[in-house]
Amino acid sequence: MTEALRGADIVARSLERLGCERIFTLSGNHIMSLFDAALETKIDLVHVRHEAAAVHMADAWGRLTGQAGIAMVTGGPGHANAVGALYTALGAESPMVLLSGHAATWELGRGGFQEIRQADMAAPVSKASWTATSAATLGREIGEAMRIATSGRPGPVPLSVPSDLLEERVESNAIVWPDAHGASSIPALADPVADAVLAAIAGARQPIIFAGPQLSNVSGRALLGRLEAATKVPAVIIESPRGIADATLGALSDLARRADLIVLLGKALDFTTRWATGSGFDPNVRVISIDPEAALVERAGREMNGRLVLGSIADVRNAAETLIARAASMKVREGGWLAEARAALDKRPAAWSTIVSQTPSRLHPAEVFRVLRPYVERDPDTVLICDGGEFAQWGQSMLPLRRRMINGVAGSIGGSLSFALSARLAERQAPIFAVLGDGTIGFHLSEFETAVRRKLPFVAVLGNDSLWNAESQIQLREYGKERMHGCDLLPARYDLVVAALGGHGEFVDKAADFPGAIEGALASGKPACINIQTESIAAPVIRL
Ligand SMILES: Cc1ncc(C[n+]2csc(CCOP(=O)(O)OP(=O)(O)O)c2C)c(N)n1
Ligand SMILES: [Mg+2]
Repeated sequence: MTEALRGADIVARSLERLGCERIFTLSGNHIMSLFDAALETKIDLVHVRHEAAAVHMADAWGRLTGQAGIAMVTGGPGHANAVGALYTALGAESPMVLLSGHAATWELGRGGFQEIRQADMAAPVSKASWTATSAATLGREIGEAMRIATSGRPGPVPLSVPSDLLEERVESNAIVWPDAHGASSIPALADPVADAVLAAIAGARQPIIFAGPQLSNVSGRALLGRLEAATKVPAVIIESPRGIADATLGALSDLARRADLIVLLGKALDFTTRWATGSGFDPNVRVISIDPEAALVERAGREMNGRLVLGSIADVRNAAETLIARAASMKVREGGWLAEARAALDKRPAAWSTIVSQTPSRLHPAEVFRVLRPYVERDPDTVLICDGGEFAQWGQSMLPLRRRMINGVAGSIGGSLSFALSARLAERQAPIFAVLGDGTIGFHLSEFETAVRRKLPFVAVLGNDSLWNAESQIQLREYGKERMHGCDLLPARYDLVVAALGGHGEFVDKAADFPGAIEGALASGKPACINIQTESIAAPVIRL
């Protein structure tokens, strides 16, 4: 006689076998069996205040650690709430799995409780999306979801599990457990292809490498730095919806205009790269596409209309390593273009070091980030998060980006408090700063309660201009000053809200008080919000 296990126990034990230490979750009828099953494992359930926050936390976990973050939500409305946040993870190429409860199989098509086509709903914002149909194979399916999430271009994989399968008992000899992380099926970059790429680079006057968001964590940035050093080709990550105009990248748009060869390293040729056409590019610029997805290599070929000189389906990190290795035995180009390019990327207007607010009791964003910068630099493990509109763009351009997360290509604001909380679980010591605007903080303000409950300190640096300024700037530009409306907010005391939730609040309306507020927030050991009264300033534009 073998031991029978519930489907829920198979799920929990499979996750544990696959290395999962914690699950970001919010309870609900369809998943209470999974809460129960987690008690028999070492898995920590971090329960939160909105399903989207659970997804954002799993997303941040995936980005920071490279392991698939796991979120778990109930069926129907829980799943629906979670879906929007998958879009952010998809854009950021973040490995994560969303486990959603689901109406029982015997209820389907009969108007079951919270029955809705969950897999269809999540499909456009995920790498793969399906509903389990058998309790015995739940473990294998979770393994498969994790493998898909972490391989090739990483991304979110939602798996819906009907509640009756979670309750069903399966004899242990019938259980199909997951393979310990099946290997990626994405090919390596072949040496002759790598040599052809390097030859094209050698023949170009002003080549640039555009890398995708999957390289934006510490190991990815280090790898890209080594690739830049080995090839003497400037290499940047395009991870913002502002694309090549992301203020992080200085005067990249002026540099891109001069490029005669663009190497897309796991970077989609899309709106962020302005499809490498139009007035911002040399009309003869040639493109190389190295990408894990055949469809994106093909798309680059169509878009470039004869100017795609090479396309290869390959794993991004492996391709970078291969290029570095092959470059070692080739004649390396002179460093003049790289030095010129780095100066453009590092360029920041001189005025930024002295600029001060013109409005009484409000700080200019540059004043905020001049003060914050040494605190971010002090510890190399510090995690910086930038989220939101104009204020955060100033942060992106003025703060170091070694260990940084932004809301990403999806252009979806609101994830930062959840990112910060998750980052604190991954990073126990170093400071964590979340830079965000007053509109943005409203999406998941209640996660401060989660952070207090779980004793997860971080510092939210809130630029409060009582405005959805990014959209307000669009109105000003497109429709004129007298037609600006519908974007104003109250000068709310978010610092007091955070204090009321058990965290630490600071209020700043003078630049001189800001260092003390940062010290106070860090010393409190609590989740903290520094509510800074800021001027409404448009995002920076950096030109050569
Ligand atoms: C989910 C989502 N909703 C709306 C938007 C549009 N949007 C982008 S920035 C922004 C304003 C952000 O305001 P705030 O956080 O106060 O920053 P500010 O621009 O004022 O510095 C809005 C509404 C978006 N990008 N994502
Ligand atoms: Mg604002």
